[in-house]
Amino acid sequence: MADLEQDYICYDRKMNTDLTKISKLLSLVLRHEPARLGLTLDPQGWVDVETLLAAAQLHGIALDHSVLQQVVSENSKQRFALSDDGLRIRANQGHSIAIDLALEPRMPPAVLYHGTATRFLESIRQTGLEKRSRQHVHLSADQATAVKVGQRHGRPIVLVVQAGAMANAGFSFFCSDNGVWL
Ligand code: HQG
Repeated sequence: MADLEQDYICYDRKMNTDLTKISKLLSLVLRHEPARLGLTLDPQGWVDVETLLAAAQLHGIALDHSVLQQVVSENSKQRFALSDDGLRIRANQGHSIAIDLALEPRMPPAVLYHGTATRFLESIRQTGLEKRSRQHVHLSADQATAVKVGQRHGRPIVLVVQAGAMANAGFSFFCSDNGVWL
């Protein structure tokens, strides 16, 4: 779980309404550890907005409908989605807990990119790209995004994945609602 990221680092009961901190808290509870706020997610990763807000309040976190709406709409990567009726929220991708996003397999572009750190290269060459703690390997449609993803882990390097050929060979590809290939 070591790579399960900055999400954890910023968890703080005293956090204020700073949107980035709220976003990191949401990533933590909607992707990895709902129990941290005493929540459970449904099989597709959704939780009732009212339940989430009540849990946040119980933990002394200033989160209300308008802040939540702002985090969802202004999040740089569109990490979160509200259900059509606005009553439920989930993370679009990045989960470590077993949930079924219920995405349909899609034909990917011929080439996708995976950003990683140079220190992982040798191991990746030995065993291939693994999903590690998450539910899927994460791939980007553009190289610039992949560089940013890799930078989170160290000196970045971008691997070119022959996604079209892999799909033709029987591998399943999904595109999350925020455009991340899985
Ligand atoms: C590496 C962020 C050694 C893999 C990002 C990666 C992404 C191996 C790390 C999303 C390996 C896992 C996911 C092998 C894979 N040996 N290392 N065989 N196979 N790895 O964080 O892809 O901002 O779980 O290369 O933008 O970095 O949170 O995955 O470096 O979309 O919304 O193991 O998280 O999105 O790290 O990032 P991660 P990731 P958010």
